[in-house]
Amino acid sequence: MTATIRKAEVLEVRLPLLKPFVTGFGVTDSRRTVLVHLVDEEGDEGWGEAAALDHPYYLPDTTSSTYAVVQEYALPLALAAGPHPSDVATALQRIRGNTFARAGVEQAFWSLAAVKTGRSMRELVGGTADAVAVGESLGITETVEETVEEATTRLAEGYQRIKLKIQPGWDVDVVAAVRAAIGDSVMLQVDANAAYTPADIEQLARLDEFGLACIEQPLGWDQLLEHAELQRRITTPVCLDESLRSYDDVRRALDIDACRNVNLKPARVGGITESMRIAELCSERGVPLWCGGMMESGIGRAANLALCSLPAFTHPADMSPASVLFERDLVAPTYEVGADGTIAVPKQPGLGFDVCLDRISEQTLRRYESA
Ligand code: OSB
Ligand code: MG
Repeated sequence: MTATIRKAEVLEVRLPLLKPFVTGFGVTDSRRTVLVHLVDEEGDEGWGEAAALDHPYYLPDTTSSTYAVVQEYALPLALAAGPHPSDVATALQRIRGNTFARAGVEQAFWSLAAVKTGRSMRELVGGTADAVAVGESLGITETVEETVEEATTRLAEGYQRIKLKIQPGWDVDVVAAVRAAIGDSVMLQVDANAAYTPADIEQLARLDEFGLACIEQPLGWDQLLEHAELQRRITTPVCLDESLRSYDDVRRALDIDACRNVNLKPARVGGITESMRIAELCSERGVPLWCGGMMESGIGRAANLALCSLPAFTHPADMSPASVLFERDLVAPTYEVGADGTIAVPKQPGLGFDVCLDRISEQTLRRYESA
């Protein structure tokens, strides 16, 4: 693969949501995301998504900071080192943090490499599954009844597990009601997005009686030791999301028993290369692993789908389909959840989906083209 990049662009795109997503860090009614687009001298294309959130309430990265780091550092470093994804990943290690920016650029080079070699992203990462199990992530609603209804609807549609967003004041009651409605055999878990403090350990321990698969990121994004203390005091496995931004973060968390379950998002750990190392670590240590989501467009989801086709992914992925999240996706046709609660892993060469250039240009807020 020797082709050189003829055009490299960065786009900020707005994705209106069908309904607001309410979590401990606020209400989101649209999603601004960053795309990386490469075209080589033969006209072959690569696409990547740097799916930070708009605001700095999940992690320090925002859409704007990510756009700037992609434009000023990640893309130039990658263009100088590429086009092999492994060379790009090595070059991007020089950047501290800014994992979303690195992941978006790296993905564009992965998907271009997939086009050039006539292989699927799944094949490139060494994945094996034809379809991956998925669950739905339910935001906070006005009433407990609304959440119960949404959970039962999703299960009837085939989803294999339910994840409830929780926060102080919206936890034990909603979990009890959903557990009663869906029965003991359905996989149920919660995600606090760092809304609790170590003073809330007793309240969090009250969730132990509901047989939850895990409690995701109950404490602060940088509170690794505090999560280890919490894990000593509750029986529900702690899962970390925000706290895990690299292979070393995951290794340290497992070494001190700060979590017993891992949410892996390629966007949050700096890309597919780092994700593959984390998957191997979790597999070696027998730790339940699943692929989280950043409400990416189909472009980012393509990387997630390829990754979670690896056998290390033992629990259902967070992957609400575009038809549930967005007015319209940036790929068509987009993926759907089948009646068996799985999403098919794309097998076609390249990204795995056809990108809708018309929709992207309609929704583009700003654009930069590398000289
Ligand atoms: O905490 O897992 C999270 C979406 C955006 C940002 C953070 C999180 C989420 C989700 C996943 O809950 C939803 C999805 O991508 O389908
Ligand atoms: Mg989470």
